[in-house]
Amino acid sequence: MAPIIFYHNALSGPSRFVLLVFRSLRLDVEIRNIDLRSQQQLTPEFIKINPQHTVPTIDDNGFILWESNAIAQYLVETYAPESPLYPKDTKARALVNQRLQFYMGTLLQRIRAIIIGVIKEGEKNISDLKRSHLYEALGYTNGFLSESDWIAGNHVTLADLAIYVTVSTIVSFGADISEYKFLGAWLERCKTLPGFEENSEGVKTFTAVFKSFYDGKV
Ligand SMILES: N[C@@H](CCC(=O)N[C@@H](CS)C(=O)NCC(=O)O)C(=O)O
Repeated sequence: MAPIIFYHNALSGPSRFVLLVFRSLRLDVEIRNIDLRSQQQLTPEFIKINPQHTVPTIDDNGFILWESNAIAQYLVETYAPESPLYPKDTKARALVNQRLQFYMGTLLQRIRAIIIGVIKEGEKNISDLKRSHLYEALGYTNGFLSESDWIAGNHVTLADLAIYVTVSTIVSFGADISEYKFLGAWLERCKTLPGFEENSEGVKTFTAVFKSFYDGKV
């Protein structure tokens, strides 16, 4: 079988989440970079693969899939069904699913509102509302971690990988998490995650882009 083709961009959080899944599972993968700045995702070749033109997208020997949560779940269920990254116990899995939904529907959207405002809409300031929404989501994350060492229990799951790529970006942008003790301690623990360095590289590049538009308080 040919390796899975992974259409990736290191600046994208959802794409880095999938990269961490590949690294955690040690899967054979062929990474194809999609340069979003030159709008490579809008070329007819890529639109044919993913009409929604988003990274991450995978092509597993003809099976095409996009949406980071769907890809992450597919990779574990197909290639490592016994992996604790996505536990089989229904209650443990439900908790992981809940927190993956939180990543997608809340945490990611709240930092995204700020990124879009600054980069795409030319906002010179982050509104109090957007900032308070972001810190509220960080507070919820801190709350999860007050109950256990990892986001959905006592071992690493997909929820840690998804939330880690997002929180590491938010912190790199300059968010002050000094009040969130559990979050800070978890970020330290996340340094052991396979792919940690690759995530850090992407975060660093994305932060430089963000700060070229806005260098104030987050
Ligand atoms: N919900 C999607 C979000 C994917 C997404 O919005 N990706 C952005 C980069 S972060 C993208 O590819 N944007 C290019 C475009 O929409 O044209 C996921 O989790 O995969």
